[in-house]
Amino acid sequence: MTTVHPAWLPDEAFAAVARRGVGLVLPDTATPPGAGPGDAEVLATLRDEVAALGLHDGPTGLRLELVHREPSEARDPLGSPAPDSSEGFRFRRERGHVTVTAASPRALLHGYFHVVRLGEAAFAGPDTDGTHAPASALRMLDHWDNVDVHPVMGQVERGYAGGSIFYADGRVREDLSRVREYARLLAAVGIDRVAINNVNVHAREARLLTDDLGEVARIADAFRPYGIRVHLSVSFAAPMTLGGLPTSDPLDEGVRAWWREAADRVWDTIGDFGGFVVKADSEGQPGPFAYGRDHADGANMLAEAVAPHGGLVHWRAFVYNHTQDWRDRSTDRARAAYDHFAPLDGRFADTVIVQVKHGPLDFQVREPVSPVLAAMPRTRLALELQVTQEYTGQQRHAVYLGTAWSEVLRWRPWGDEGATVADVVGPAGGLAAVSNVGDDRFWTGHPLAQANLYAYGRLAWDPTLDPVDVLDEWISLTFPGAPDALRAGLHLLLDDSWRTYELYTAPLGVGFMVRPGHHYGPDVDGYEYTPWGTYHFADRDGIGVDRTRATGTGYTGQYPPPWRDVYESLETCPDELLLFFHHVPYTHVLHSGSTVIQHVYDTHFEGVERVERMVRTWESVADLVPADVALRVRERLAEQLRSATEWRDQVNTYFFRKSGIPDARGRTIFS
Ligand code: BDP
Repeated sequence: MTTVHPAWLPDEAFAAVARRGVGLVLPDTATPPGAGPGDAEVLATLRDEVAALGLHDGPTGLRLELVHREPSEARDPLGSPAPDSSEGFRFRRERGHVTVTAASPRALLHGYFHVVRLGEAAFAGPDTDGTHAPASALRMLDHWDNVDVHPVMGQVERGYAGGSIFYADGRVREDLSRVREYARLLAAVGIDRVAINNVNVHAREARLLTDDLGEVARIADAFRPYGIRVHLSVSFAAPMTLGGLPTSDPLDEGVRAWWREAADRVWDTIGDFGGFVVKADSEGQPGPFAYGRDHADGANMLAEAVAPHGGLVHWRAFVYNHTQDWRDRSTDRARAAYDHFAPLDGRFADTVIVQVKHGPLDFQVREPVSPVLAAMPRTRLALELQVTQEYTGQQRHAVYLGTAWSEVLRWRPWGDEGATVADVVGPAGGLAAVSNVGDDRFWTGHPLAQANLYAYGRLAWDPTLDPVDVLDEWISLTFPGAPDALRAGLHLLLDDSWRTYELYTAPLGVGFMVRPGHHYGPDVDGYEYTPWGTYHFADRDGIGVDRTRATGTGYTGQYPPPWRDVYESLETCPDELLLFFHHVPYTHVLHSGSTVIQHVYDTHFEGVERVERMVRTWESVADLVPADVALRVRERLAEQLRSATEWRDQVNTYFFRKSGIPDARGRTIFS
């Protein structure tokens, strides 16, 4: 296996800690406090981490202290309330000496990496005392990896970083050392769960649940030392395809027994297994609808099987009809998740997490936040994000997504005074995201796409973090000792790169306009006359989807006030979502003062100019990074520029041909 890039954990990242020395202080009992599954392994990891930093003479600058926590103890041993003290830790500094105190090995590991991430600032920065705990206990990554190479989707569905780190040659890899390294990277940013196979469960992958359980156990062994639990995506039809039963009806006693036994077997083999992820009645995957049952029936059947083991069911709300007739204007795909799930609020068992994509469609660069997140107060919800850049440049374009996710997490579905999306999902629910990692030596194909993986972990832990500060942390760790010019260059390149991508692709929230199938590059009408439900309705007079209650699909009515009215009205609908909610003439005047058509031209020219600047910025700092990183980023930026230019020209020409309105500034638009 080729050497892999150390990402945000190069040896130098440990310099501040190594210089001062680390001591590990354990209570004098044979078993670690709160010993649960994996605790002994995590403790061993801490010992290894400390040992790797070398012996240090004299008092250590960092003391990692595990403290007792009796079940009956009323007072929190950390001294202050923490949402989840099994993961929270306390950081204290006195006269330059840092003590991290925690009540579980996992929490202590979080505290250790907290200090590593801070580096010098841990010993001399402004913070001297504080309790840290994650906003939610579920901070998961989903791998859409196939064991076999799929003839169309390849080994990693929507993967842009090579093959799978888990599987090779049709089975789990013999050598899982890279998975262990991955686990360490994830632990350093607080990820605690990983689903290891594609939500589209093909026949080969289905067997992970049965025949290949021993192999799954090996993957779990690689994650366990870092406190990370493994989950499996399972097929709703497994009782039939694997068990030979005549039905998968969730109310059938034989089917329920099959799932209970399957779950018993899994937990017998992997004591700390996390649970199941399910994509049902979606894009051809089987589900409860075939039996006239609803998604609460389906999810609760699995909940019953996992509950005795403390497991979870992540049940995805991505349910819609992908075979709709484009001539039928009454079906709106954006409505589907809410229509199917909101009426079921209160019916899901408490081990079910309903996993909701951040927008109502499908990980577009700009979508409104899914109204499902505001419609299920009696259900545990997880927000689903896409770290892998399916619709955002496929890791050939440098697009920092931390800013986009932060907007979603901070959005307030009930207006300024109400809760945020982050409040809604945590602490009962959490976050899940599709991973962007493969067997590429840079982990993520584009070296700068590592920043997205890093940011996902950090924002899942603390959704209130400023995404640009998070990027800055990533720069410090990944490029230790980065000179100011490099730091400034990377910020210039990445801080606003999400908006840059938005500028040169589908305008004003209209979405898609991508090549069908692989979803890379422009194809303005690619999905327009297909069964997928993603249309823009451009004609000679105008463009956009009327989703109002007054004249459209009524989707705006799925939001609580004030948004149901904000989005309904042309007067108040934000420009960036205009075409998501309204069908307007090309001459419609935006809040910005520009017309829709002129906005399209201006943003597409500007988008490409920005990418040209990104290329120049990189050239000015490339010799400050390792040569292989410099080269890979240079190659990808060249492709980004080619692709952005293609987007600009196709989108501008399309709008010019439809509208017949020339660019007010007379720039070149191909006719
Ligand atoms: C879409 C992807 C498809 C996934 C699906 C999903 O194109 O490959 O299977 O989402 O989330 O964005 O299930």
